[in-house]
Amino acid sequence: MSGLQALIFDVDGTLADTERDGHRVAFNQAFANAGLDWDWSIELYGKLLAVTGGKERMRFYLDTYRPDVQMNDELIADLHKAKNQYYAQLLERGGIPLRPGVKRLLAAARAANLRLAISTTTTPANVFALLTGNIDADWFEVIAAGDIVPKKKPASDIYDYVLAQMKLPAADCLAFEDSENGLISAMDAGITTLVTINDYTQNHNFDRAKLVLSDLGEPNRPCQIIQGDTQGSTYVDLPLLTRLIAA
Ligand code: XBP
Ligand code: MG
Repeated sequence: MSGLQALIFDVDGTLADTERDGHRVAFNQAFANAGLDWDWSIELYGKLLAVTGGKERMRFYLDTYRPDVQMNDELIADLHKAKNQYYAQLLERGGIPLRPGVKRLLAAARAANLRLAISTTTTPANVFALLTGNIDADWFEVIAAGDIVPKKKPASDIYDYVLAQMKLPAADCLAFEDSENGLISAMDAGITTLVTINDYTQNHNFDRAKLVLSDLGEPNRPCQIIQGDTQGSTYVDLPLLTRLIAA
C-alpha cells in the first residue's frame, strides 16, 4: 500500500506558539529563581533558538555570551528542570492556545484513519503539558521527544526514529514544521514537509519545503500562501495533503 498514511507534527512553533511567551518566560523565571542575572529578551531568544534543546541552548548562551561563567552539566540540567516546571504552570493557566487549524486537521486525520505522530526536540513532559486540555495524547501513536535520540534537530534522528517506530516509508508521510532546523531534519529523513511560519521563523530558508503557509487556516479564516501551490485551497485539509504527497 502506498499514499498518505501518516502525519508527523513538530511541537514548538507548529502546534502552538510556545517559544516567545512560553519557554522563554519560563527560562527567565528559572534564572531569576536561581539568583542568576540572565534575562533572555524576545530578540536575544530569537538568536538562541538557532540551537535546539533547552539544555543545549543554555550551554550555547554561556559559551557565546557569558564565557566568564563556569557551569557544569548538572547545574544546567537543574535549571532546565525548573524551567520546565514553570513552563507547565504557564500552560496550566491556559497561557498558550493551539495554532489555527491544528485541532481541526488532527480531528479530520483521525476520522480518516490516518496515523499521527509527534517528532520534537522538546522534553516529553512539555508535550503532554501542551496537549492536556487540548488534544488527547492517545491520538498520537508515537510521541518522539527530547533526549530519546543522540542528535537533536537539524539532525534527522528524531524523524528516523518515528519512521522506524511506525514501520512506514518516508514517502507515505507528511511532516509539519515551523523552522529551518525542523525542515532540514524532516527532509533529511526523506519526508515531504509543510511549513507554517511564525514571527521567529519567518525569515528562515524554507526552499526545500513543499508548501510554506502563514498557518493551517480554517474554513472561515484563510491562510496566506508564502511558497508553493495549494491549487485553490484556502486552508489545509486532507484533500490538499493528499495532493501534496502525490505531486
Ligand atoms: C523546540 C526546541 C525546544 C524548546 C524547549 O523544538 O528547540 O528546545 O525551545 O524545549 P521543536 P526543552 O520545535 O522541535 O519542538 O527546553 O524541553 O528542550
Ligand atoms: Mg518547532
